Amino acid sequence: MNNKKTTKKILKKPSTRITIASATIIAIVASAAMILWVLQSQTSPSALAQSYGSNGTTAATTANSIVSVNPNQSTNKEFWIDTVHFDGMTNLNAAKFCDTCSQNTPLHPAEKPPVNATIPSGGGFRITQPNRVGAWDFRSFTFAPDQIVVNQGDKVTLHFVGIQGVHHVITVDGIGSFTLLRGQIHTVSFTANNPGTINYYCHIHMPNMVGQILVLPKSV
Ligand SMILES: [Cu+2]
Repeated sequence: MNNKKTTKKILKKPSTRITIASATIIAIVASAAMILWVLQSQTSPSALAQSYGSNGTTAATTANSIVSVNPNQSTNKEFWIDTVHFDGMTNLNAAKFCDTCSQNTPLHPAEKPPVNATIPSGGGFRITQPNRVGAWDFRSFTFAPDQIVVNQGDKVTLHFVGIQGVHHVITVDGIGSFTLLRGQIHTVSFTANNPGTINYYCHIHMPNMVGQILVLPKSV
């Protein structure tokens, strides 16, 4: 009984009624904002597809439609190419807690390095034998991206970024060679005059640290 009286008294106060009304409005606005956000999230893929349509135009398309390329339209193309390596880190011991090695996967199964495994020579692959706690690693060097498509006549700018690996010695066929240290960015620019492919590769991480620029021909 006492509680009911107290509640009635509180509700009779104008300031309390205003506070409750304000809280209700805020809750409604918050709900509407949440619904709008959900709707926007669901439609964003097609919105993105429209923003990045063919040749920079806002072609009306959806995420599932095919965007045609016009080889007759030359533009400036700019790419950032990171030097990276993928690592398959594992351990001789299953569920091994390791606070001194770089990998720590509690539920990982026990794994040994393959016996008589053949790894291509050239430095692009590296297997690190188990250390004192059983951790071992298989590494593969690559470029990201390793495939680029441009149109004949495009002015192409490539920024090579030294992210992983101490250093690299890179050649872009027909353009030049350079050394790239971790933390450096080396830029090359050229006009893709001829249709076909232009390879780029790292001399010290072959055969897998390779990339290819596909130059689409102008139509006649
Ligand atoms: Cu390299």
